[in-house]
Amino acid sequence: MFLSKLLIPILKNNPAEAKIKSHQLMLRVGMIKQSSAGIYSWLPLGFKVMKKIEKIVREEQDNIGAQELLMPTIQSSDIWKESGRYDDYGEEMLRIKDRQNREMLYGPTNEELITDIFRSSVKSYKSMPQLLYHIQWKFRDELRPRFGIMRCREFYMKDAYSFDLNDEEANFSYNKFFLAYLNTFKRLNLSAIPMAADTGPIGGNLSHEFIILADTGESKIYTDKRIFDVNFNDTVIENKSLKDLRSNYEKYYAVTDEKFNKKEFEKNVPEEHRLITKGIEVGHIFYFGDKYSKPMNSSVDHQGKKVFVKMGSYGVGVSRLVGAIIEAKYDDKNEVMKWPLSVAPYECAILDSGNKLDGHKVSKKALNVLDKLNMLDLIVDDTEDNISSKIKKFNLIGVPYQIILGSKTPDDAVEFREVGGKSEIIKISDLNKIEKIITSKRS
Ligand code: P5A
Repeated sequence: MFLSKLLIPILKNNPAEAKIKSHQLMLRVGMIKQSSAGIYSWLPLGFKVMKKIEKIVREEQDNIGAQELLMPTIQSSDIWKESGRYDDYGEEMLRIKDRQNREMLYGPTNEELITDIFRSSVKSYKSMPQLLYHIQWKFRDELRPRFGIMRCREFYMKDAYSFDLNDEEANFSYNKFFLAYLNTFKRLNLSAIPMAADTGPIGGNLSHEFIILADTGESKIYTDKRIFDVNFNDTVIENKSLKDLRSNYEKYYAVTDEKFNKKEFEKNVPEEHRLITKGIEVGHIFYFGDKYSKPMNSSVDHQGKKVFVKMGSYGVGVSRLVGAIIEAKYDDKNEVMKWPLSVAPYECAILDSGNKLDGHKVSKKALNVLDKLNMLDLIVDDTEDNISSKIKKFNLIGVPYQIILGSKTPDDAVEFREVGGKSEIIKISDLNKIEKIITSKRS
């Protein structure tokens, strides 16, 4: 956690090839490195943020009773031929042949593979419903990969799948994920709005995209502004309250481009509430009934009858969220980023300008502060930079709190500031105050 020892290759200026702020910042502070078109390595700083996002996504899946498993990235073409999607998926699918000349592919999504697991494992309706998820790399050979990790070819997705006996129960599962998504984005400090969306190559006729507003977003949206004021609190995982929750959102017109209908928009949204803008799709949920279970013959016995199971799938762009949070939180004008504490790469930075100990790069005071605050996730800037460039650097990296050990700070105290907020002088003997402030804001 000493900056000089970490692999954080910070650039002096914004890289010219990056068009949007998240891409610029991620390259600038050394979060990612492109390895080939649309394919990136995640360097320690970026990886740390993504892992923290993944943890929150996982916890909210676990909270609705979904079970985690792990499917491989490489799939056999056989199951895709069974579902009929092998040809439909087209050039976005990366197709590979193994040494036995078998047709394999790098999974762009997992509806087929999970259906295959389900059909060989579950025979009775008594084991229903099943909510299953994994967090795994996907590959889509996008025609125009762009904006860094926002639209890339290899990306990290949480994908979940539900299996139910009938439409009514499947709708309940859909609503559970709807709630899990609202909770996930709330914990990430994002205002992500569910909007009626097109289903594309996944299929079905019920679908919501979760969109956060951003000028640089690729999704055009048409919405009633009042949807941004919908609140949800302590929604229990129970059929009726989840139905109410969804209809609280659905009563407002909010759709993506493909679903837009001018007449309906003008009829349903009073002029003063209309908003046409752009957003970033951070999640997408689908209900498609027996689209996969029927051709793949995935059924259970129920009252002596064979019933094809009803399925839905639910995706969160875990790697895209890193960029989306930057788009939502970065203050371009002042070059200041502030990560929500729950996903910040470090909680607090110690910016040291004090007298260095013999043979050490860092002052005794900094080591003392570090030791006293060992409950926090800290980083110490022990480089040769002066204090104002250290502050600037950490404003950019986005660590939300800074402890400044400047030459003007009294010997027995530190300067503590929240990025974008005021600073205060705190006595070394009262350092637990800082610990309390930060730990109380963890979510
Ligand atoms: C749902 C889970 C699916 O694939 N099958 C399994 C369904 N949906 S989706 O909308 O196509 O993708 C889910 C989320 O993944 C992110 N995403 C991407 N992120 C970065 N680069 C890409 N090229 C990319 N494509 C999709 C989005 O956040 C999307 O909502």
